[in-house]
Amino acid sequence: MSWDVLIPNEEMEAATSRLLETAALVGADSYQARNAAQGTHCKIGEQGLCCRICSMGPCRITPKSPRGVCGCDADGVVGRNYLRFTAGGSATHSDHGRSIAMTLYRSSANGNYNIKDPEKLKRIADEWDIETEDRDIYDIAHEVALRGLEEFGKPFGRLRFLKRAPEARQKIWRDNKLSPRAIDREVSLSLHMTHMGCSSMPEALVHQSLRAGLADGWGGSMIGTEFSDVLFGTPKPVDTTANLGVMEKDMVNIVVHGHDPSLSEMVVYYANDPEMIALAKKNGASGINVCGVCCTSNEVAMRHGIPMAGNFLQQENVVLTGACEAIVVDVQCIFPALGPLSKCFHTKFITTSNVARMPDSDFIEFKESTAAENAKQIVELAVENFKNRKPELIHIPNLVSKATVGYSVEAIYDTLDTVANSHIDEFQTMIPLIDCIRSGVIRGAVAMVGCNNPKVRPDYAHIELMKKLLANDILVIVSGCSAQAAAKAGLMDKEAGKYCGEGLKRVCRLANIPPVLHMGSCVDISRMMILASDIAKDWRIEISDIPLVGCAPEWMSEKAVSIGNYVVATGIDTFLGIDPYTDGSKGIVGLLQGDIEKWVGAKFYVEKDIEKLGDKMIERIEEKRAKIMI
Ligand code: MSK
Repeated sequence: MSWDVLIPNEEMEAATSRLLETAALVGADSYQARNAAQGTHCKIGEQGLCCRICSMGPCRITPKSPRGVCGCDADGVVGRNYLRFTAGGSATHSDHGRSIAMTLYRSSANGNYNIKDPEKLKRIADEWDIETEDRDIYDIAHEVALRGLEEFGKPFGRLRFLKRAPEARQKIWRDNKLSPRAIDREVSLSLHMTHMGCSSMPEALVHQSLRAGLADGWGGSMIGTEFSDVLFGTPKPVDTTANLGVMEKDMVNIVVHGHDPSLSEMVVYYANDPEMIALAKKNGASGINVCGVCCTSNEVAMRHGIPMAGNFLQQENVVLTGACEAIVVDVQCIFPALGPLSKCFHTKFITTSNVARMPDSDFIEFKESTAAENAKQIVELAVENFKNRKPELIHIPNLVSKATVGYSVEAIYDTLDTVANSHIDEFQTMIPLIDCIRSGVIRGAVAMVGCNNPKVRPDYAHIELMKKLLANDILVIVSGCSAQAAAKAGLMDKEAGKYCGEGLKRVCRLANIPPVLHMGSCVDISRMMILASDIAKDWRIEISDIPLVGCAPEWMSEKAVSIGNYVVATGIDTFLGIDPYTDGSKGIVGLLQGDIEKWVGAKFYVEKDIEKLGDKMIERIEEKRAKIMI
């Protein structure tokens, strides 16, 4: 099959090679060079068999020394490491969610942050038994925000959003003692359990990993997503462009990178300020161009159509174009390398959060109370920097794809309405989508998520797997850096529908959608949990019976491990292209890739061969189809 309207990986790799020539010219470092300098990774670490939790070690578990100084064996060491990995991810997503909740708490009619989706706010208020009648919208917002903040530390009870899951799934969580309590409690309990002299039993460690993951997906991340929608608007389909070619040669280029939309929303606002545009023109630019990297890119693309410059392993490339006036970051997935790299160019590397302080950066602390002036200062700094460009270093690869992004669950319901009446009484349902799956027009769906990782040819696994799935009539929903991989390759272009199998091609044409649906950032994987729950409720089947699987072929972060845990614990099999440092323990592998299915109806699959990974997903989807079609 020819993919002629799509951008092949080779073309993107050639563009990167050309940028690395600039890096060599200015003496800049690159992740490719650093990765090579690391040499072969430590096998013991890779298998999860190194314990440095106390100072009697570090202990390495080998055939010659099967137990650490304290007597902990391979299962205990690997299991503790895995739980700590999960807790790190759960804490990170959840702290992001907390920060958005604080922003909502401080929102006001005349302040820096306003309510953009009052209807959604009222829906959440109703769900949480908060009075909405005859109340000022900001009073409601503050009460909802406070109730959300209490989810992090309440002494009793389970997370409120768990009730969004079908009753059968809630029962599975209750019966298996997996329903998370307060979010922070599950994270601290994970650290407590893995302290020296506490848990070393694999079942206990894996069980808590699932619960700490659920505290993220159905707690911190869901709060982050829902409250972001309330504050900044619930995404709707919007056209944008993707890849390095979105950077403009004659404009001030401001790249926003990280995760928290509170910063990027303000930067976007001030980049459109006539005063700032006039200043840009005074400095010789034709205007101001904001584009994004990583999940911040997803956030601003799906709400404003801001172009996506790239994903995780493209963050250095934007600086290497020589046309980046400022790379503005908040939290998570930011290379400290951006500091020294930006010094080789005129680029300002602007850090804004006390959570992510980095050397060689300009630090402008971003606070809700001073957000407007902070953002204006950042934009001004970038604009004034345009005149410092070194023209001989500028090279913007001529790579741009079209993409339609912003398929929130609400937008998917609205899209279904355009092709069939999806209402039963006054309620919208997923019935039209379920009918497509049931009839076999669409065989199933894959939720593709996660990062890039130099251990895998960047973007290759994402893109090749998506192509294979589409050709097999499997719908792909994406978030995080997987989304930008799809967008860069052209897979979110509505024209890409023609490369699907006959059934999916027809659905894309009728519904006027791209075959790969963009659902947002990392925290927005919580949207996928809602989508799966709504499908299960309307289909009247259990989530684990839906022909739906998750996949993270190039993942790298702790957050991805936490995500994997909550996706599996929600009943969705998850396929990984990289092992989460568990290979060293038969007990942990046996649980994660086997026995947890008895607890939650789903498990992990780890397969480094991308072709086989795709085959296994298709096989699993067909197995599920066969089961429910009986
Ligand atoms: S940004 S966690 S590299 S998806 Fe959310 Fe991308 Fe992975 Fe970060």
